[in-house]
Amino acid sequence: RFEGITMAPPDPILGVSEAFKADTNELKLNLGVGAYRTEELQPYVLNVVKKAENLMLERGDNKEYLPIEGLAAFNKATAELLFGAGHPVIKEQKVATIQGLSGTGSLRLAAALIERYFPGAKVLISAPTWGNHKNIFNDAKVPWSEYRYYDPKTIGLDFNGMIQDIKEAPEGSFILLHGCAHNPTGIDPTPEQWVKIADVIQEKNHIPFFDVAYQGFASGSLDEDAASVRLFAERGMEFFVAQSYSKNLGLYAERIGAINVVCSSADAAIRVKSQLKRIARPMYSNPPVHGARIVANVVGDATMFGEWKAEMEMMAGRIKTVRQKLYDSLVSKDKSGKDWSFILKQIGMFSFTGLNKAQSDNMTNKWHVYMTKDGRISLAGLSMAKCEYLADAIIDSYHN
Ligand code: PLP
Ligand code: TYF
Repeated sequence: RFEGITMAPPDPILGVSEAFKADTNELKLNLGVGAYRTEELQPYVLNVVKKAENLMLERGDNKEYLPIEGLAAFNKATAELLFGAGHPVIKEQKVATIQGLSGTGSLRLAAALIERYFPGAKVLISAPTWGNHKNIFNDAKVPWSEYRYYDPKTIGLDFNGMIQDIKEAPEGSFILLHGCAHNPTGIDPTPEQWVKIADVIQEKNHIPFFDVAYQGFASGSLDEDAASVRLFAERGMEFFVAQSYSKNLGLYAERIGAINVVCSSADAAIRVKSQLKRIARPMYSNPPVHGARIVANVVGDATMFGEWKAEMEMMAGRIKTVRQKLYDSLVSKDKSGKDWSFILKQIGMFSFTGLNKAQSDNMTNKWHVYMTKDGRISLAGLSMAKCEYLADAIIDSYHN
């Protein structure tokens, strides 16, 4: 009976927002969840999204069910955004794409496909990674283990450890990779390192599994942020790519994303797509239409596509500006001689500060700065006006 059900633990990231809401101190700052805020620290709806929504209203679009695989115009747009329109894998129809419930739901579909068609195969995930990855594979009953990624000594990439662990994984493992702007560390491989990663994955017959939650949001350029994925596509490899429009179009609550499976033939892609649909059907039957229409409209119209890119550059630019200001504030205030340059080397929404759990607790308890206990801060939730205050909090916490 229900009486026997025990309390589930809160989500370590979304739980931070709950704690933030309960704090009444005026100085409080929410750097927990990765959600973009304006300089006034308010949520931001992109102008191009409002424009697309107005257009949809004017047209009187209906609310009929979508097919199981989602909106055709969206699926076409999302694959083209990822690989580049006219890419051979698209022209040769080797990509099976279906609309998913944002990044999370798309990852979950791929996990279910792995569980069905690759029994016993292991997924390797980076240490650390986005916390939900473990939940997703656990719930899908897919075994996983970690590969080395973050090196606390340098607050950088443990590249040799990563390569060695990928090499030593059982042949035919799935290797989960963050396409760009690694969450939570903000540390990405260099283009040269990506080539070596592709080499070992190919040597060991592993199957890459990209999670692309920040395309365009890291560098400000959609193409640049897809370079890692395209490198693997160029090599004719088979792989997964989960996509999300939560961050780059600010569609967090619309739950819009996709799972793409790059196959070695058009025929295999048709079969894979049929199986993805079979997995989706008993889970949620068919996906929501609103976000899919927004993406299809924005990407499908040259003017709106241009406006989106400009707003994305603006958002990515604001994060880069506060990153620089935080660094400058730390350097000018900290008298210990500590090297803070790692902050500038990181990319995307997050910075991994190197603060441990006790120090992160000090950030929250003494300074009212809300962040995850792994030392991650979301720079998307930081304003220019708060950089100096944050620098004081970090220096105090580091040295206490
Ligand atoms: N993957 C990574 C690495 C993320 O950081 C996130 C969060 O934004 C997601 C996937 C999925 O988010 P959503 O389900 O909102 O698309
Ligand atoms: O890492 C983050 O902050 C984002 C947002 O269950 C997020 O990816 C966090 C937790 C979660 C879903 C999204």
